[in-house]
Amino acid sequence: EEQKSVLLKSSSQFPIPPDVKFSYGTSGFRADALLLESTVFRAGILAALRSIKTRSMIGLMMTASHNKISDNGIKIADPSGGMLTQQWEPFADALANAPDSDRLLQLIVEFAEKENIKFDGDFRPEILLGRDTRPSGESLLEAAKQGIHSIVGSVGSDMGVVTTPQLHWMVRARNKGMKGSELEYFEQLSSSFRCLVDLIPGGSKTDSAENKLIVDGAHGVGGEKLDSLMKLLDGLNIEVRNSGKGTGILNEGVGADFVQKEKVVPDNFDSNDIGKRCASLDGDADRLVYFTVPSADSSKIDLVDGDKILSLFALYIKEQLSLLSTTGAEDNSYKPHLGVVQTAYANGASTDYLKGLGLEVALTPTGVKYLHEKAAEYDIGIYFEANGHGTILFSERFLSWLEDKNKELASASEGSQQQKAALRLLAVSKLINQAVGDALSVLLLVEAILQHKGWSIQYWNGLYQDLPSKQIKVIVKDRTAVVTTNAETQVASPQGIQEAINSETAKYPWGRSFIRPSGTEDVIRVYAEASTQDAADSLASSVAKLVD
Ligand code: NG1
Ligand code: ZN
Repeated sequence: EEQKSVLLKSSSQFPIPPDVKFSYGTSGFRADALLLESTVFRAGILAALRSIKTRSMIGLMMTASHNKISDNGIKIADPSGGMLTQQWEPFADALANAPDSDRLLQLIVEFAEKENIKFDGDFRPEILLGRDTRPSGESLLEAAKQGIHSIVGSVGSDMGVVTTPQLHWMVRARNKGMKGSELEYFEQLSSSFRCLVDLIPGGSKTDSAENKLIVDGAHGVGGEKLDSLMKLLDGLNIEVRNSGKGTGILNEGVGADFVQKEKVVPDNFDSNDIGKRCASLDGDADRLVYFTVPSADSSKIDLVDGDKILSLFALYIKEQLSLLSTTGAEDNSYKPHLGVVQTAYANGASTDYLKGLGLEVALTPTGVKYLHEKAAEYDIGIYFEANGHGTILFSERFLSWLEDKNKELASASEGSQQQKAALRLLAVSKLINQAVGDALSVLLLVEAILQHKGWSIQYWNGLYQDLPSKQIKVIVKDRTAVVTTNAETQVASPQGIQEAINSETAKYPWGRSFIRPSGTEDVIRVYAEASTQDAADSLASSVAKLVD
């Protein structure tokens, strides 16, 4: 009928490029921006179908995160603000690769039937669109809108240039009946930050100019958003560099990925910054790492990575939980379950540290969707990838228990240690993005905790010493030949490789090594750690030879 002809007509304007295979990987579709029009158009269709199916608002974010400026990508946000359900990924792949309009239409009809999606017009599908600062974002936005409109009755609302976590937050907020505007996002973050600072024992200390935080914005969207956020904050002294307003190029020699992988100072940082507290956002501001410049002798930095952010958060949350459970043994029927989630890339020293705190540590395969899913199993689940992507999830059950507890304490022992702990945990749950890892909210929580504890970045970094580590990429004919198990820590096939890795690793004190096929690049990644840098390098290169 009408719907079919609309779809055929509009899709014929977006032919797929020859000889490319698209795959909805760990981070949505990602490619050179020039190849992406048809993919983005089709993602618009998919988002509209997902909106009808879930009777909720859906998000479409155009970004290639830390990748180079000529790339772009598209991710779909589900009603909760999290990533698109994994069950729909095969359909996303099939849509993106359909050779022509007829095949595309056929796929949609079949899928709609299977998923019982009805185009009866009694629900108006709505899609929130966001994009990072990449110049290709504007034309891709048009393609996405065309895709959305090709499902009759669907509307797309353009949120403009936003960070990835902002868009996810907005989708989640709107589906919960909030306004979900950018201002509301800024207000929620700044008021919960203020609340944490007000609850610091002995009162909040206004940051002195010397103690300011210097943030590398990766020449992307994050720096500008951080500037807007700071207008609503006082008691926090931040200088933003590489804000995106200057001449630098997005992610080139700057940003969280560069800093974490290369371990050298980003552009516009130098020996004048020795000892200062510095941080780097990635291009779409969903990752954050801290660092310091230790000396003028080299451009090397001391990295404070996602594992250390996780450790700081875990320590703080654990302390608040124990304050909460101290006095009054009458209400110990419910014991909140705190868990932390890491991947095999987490530094071994961080895992030992967390276990030493008595925490339960779970390991998942690489990719935020796996970590997020696992963290959601706990009352409070903290997850981070070493590269600085992560957040803290609070279960609905825990939050409603905490609200009640707080009310009860407010009438029985207003202002007690116990009640303050309840208030802090409530503030953290509002500050930290519940949809997805968010560099801006993570940054505010790190700053609040450092102020609370009166810690310098050096003291924080000294919680434990990272084991020296090394990562290598090996280009192979077929990366899918390597199949892993046990959260990617072991090779299941080809036969014999795991034994060989074991015998190499056994030669090194504190040795640990694993290989896995990348989900975003056509390579096998090799990771090794050992007691010295030379040993880690040598272990990595001997394991790399096993796959070559
Ligand atoms: P792959 O290419 O699958 O290793 C990389 C990162 C992930 C995640 C994704 C998505 C490493 C070792 N891997 O995945 O952590 O961030 O990109 O962007 O950093
Ligand atoms: Zn990112």
